[in-house]
Amino acid sequence: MGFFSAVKKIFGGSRQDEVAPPSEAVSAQEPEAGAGPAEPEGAPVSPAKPAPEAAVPRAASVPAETPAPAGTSDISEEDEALTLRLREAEPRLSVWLGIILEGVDSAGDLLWQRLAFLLRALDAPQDEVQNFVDDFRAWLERMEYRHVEEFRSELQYRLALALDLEDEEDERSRLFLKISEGLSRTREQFARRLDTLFADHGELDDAFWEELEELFIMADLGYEPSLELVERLKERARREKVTRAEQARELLLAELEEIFRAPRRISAVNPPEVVLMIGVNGVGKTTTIAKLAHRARMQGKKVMIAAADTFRAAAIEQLQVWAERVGALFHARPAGSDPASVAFEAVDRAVKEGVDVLFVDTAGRLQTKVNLMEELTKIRQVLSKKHSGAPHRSILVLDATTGQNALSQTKLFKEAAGVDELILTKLDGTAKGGVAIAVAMQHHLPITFVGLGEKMEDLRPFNGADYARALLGEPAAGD
Ligand SMILES: Nc1nc2c(ncn2[C@@H]2O[C@H](COP(=O)(O)OP(=O)(O)OP(=O)(O)O)[C@@H](O)[C@H]2O)c(=O)[nH]1
Ligand SMILES: [Mg+2]
Repeated sequence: MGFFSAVKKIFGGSRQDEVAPPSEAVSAQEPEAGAGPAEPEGAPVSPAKPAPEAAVPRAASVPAETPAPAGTSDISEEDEALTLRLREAEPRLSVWLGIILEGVDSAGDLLWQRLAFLLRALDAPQDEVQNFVDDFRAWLERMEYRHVEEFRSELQYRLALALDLEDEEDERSRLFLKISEGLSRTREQFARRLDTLFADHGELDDAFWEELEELFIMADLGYEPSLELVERLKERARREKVTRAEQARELLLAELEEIFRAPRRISAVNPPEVVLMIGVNGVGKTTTIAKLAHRARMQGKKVMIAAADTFRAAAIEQLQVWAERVGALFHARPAGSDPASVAFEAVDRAVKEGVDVLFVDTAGRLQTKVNLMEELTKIRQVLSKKHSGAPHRSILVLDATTGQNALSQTKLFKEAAGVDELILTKLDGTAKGGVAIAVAMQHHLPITFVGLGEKMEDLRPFNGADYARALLGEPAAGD
């Protein structure tokens, strides 16, 4: 994965140090002229004349198998101009992407060329540039996407994952925006009333706490979690000697950040890492597996998906389609097979085939007499017998739009099947953002990702501090 680390180095350095655009960073390590064994014969390799200020590194050559557009004699000038633009631009992925996508309306030669150009400007080795472009191209064909609007966010997402840029400011504010959009109704009801309460109340007296508790209940925190949160805030106020209502916002933010602070987990050391997806029907288990598998693939991992939801043939087919789309191996048996056997065989195969991550999809409801929890227990037993430590992660998927139900589901699955982490889906469609607080507080489980829509890139790492700020109508940290 030399490409990833090389590029990360460039990005990291340019960010923290003096904010140098990519081509500048590259020019320091410019390869010998004519580098790139994969260069197609007769292709218009351009940088015969050096650009001003030695700005155009190998970035100006044309990648193998990505034909140049018509009018190729202009290539070097165009590349030169592009390089200059990149150098002058703000060093953010979205800005760079904006520049290379200028004048590109749809998938085609110009896009492949520009993409390869950007990657090479970031010092990516030729074969990995080619892989990235080929992979993306194949994916567009499978998805039948043609126009830039259809795939722009996916492209940025892939670049961010490949370059390990997700925590960068740019990415964070994108996530923040999405969460804020998703939570806009909650915020109207909640943040505004909080504002009023904080502004109008002088002292932190009983009347204040009662009103705050009511607000929490309205934001769908639920009765008990609301009481608990108020108690925690009272305690924090005592500790920090806060007595005025106008300081309560800071108290609440700090408390929420603490509630969302998840303990760090030791990741699995013995591949394949086995991830078991559980949850009631319709919450988004299968889609979330596809999204996680996609992320893992983008990070260069070998992925397998197993269909241990064997009740409907349609469910198996749905999963198979996803597996094909994201480029994961797939293991299934005909509908009606024993789910635990499918899981068993899948681990066996995953070990033999050197898989890095195995996702096991399960049914959300059983149409037989078998109890869902018994079935899950059986799957877990089989997995751990076959592969030590498996399932390494048992992820409970919760649909945020179901509000309080999420709490009882968590309790049930935790007791009966074991849960290591939570993923909250459909946050884009809910006014019930408060449920995340309740679940995290009552069950002390980390929320690792949130689903913000149906597209592949709509699964985002959960950032508790940002989420708390979005919920309270505050700008994202760093804005
Ligand atoms: N808006 C939105 N829809 C989502 C999200 N996650 C999943 N969905 C949709 O929710 C529906 C159900 O998703 P599935 O992945 O099939 O749910 P499941 O838990 O596997 O369902 P069963 O297999 O029937 O138990 C699908 O239409 C998904 O596209 C999300 O984050 N936002
Ligand atoms: Mg499913």
